[in-house]
Amino acid sequence: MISRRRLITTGLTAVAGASGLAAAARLAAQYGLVPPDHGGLYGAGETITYAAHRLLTLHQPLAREFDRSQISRVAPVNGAPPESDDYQRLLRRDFAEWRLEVDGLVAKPSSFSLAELKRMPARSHITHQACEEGWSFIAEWTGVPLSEILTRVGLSPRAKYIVLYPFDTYWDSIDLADAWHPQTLLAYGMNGRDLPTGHGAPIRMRVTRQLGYKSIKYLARLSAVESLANVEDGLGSNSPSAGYSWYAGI
Ligand SMILES: Nc1nc2c(c(=O)[nH]1)N[C@H]1C(S)=C(S)[C@@H](COP(=O)(O)O)O[C@H]1N2
Ligand SMILES: [Mo]
Repeated sequence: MISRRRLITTGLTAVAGASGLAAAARLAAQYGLVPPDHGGLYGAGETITYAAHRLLTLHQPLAREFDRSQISRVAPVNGAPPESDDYQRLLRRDFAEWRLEVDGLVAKPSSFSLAELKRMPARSHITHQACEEGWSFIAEWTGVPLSEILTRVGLSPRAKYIVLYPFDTYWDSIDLADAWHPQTLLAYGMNGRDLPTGHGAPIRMRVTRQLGYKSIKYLARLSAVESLANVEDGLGSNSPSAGYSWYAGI
């Protein structure tokens, strides 16, 4: 495995240097490491970044975890909670009627209440969340590992991405390396309390190895797919159309 990985990464960078990004992108394609926003002016660069990160992190390294004493005193909130009637009604009733829908390429399409999620094995971590706009903070996040849900619903071997749909206009997707990663949480707690509304109640994603915008708040639905080509605009997320990469690894 190591020698294969070394071969591929050396190959990728050598090819990128010698004969241009397009050739390296073709090599990445042979390994299925092409991000959904691979087209356009910066597409080959997106592919090299994504493929190189994935090949260098085959062993799923963890993002750095901090001590309680390092938790930021102020955690900025990005944006306002969804204004939709659906969301506001659920919020007024403390999310008692909220359910997380899980569908797509799974053996058992399911939905889970907040209480059900809170009864599942929990994991907490104190990690850094960085916004692409330049601010960041450290917080403790508590929730159900996404892997627990994927196991319960029986993720199909055909699935390659998990699409994340919130109650607002964001949407995003993550590959299986992040979906199965032990720090990837469906988080319902922050700094020892229920997740505050502005930070994504009742449940947000925490994807520790990517920029903050991948940590989708106000989750409503997860869907397992084989390809992102036919999902929304085909770019895997609302970010590429706004000028940001689908893959935002740090
Ligand atoms: N549904 C949804 N998720 C979202 C956002 C959003 O506006 N809506 N903002 C994103 C961005 S750009 C960042 S940096 C983080 C901010 O998380 P915070 O508000 O908890 O600081 O959430 C991300 N997840
Ligand atoms: Mo952000």
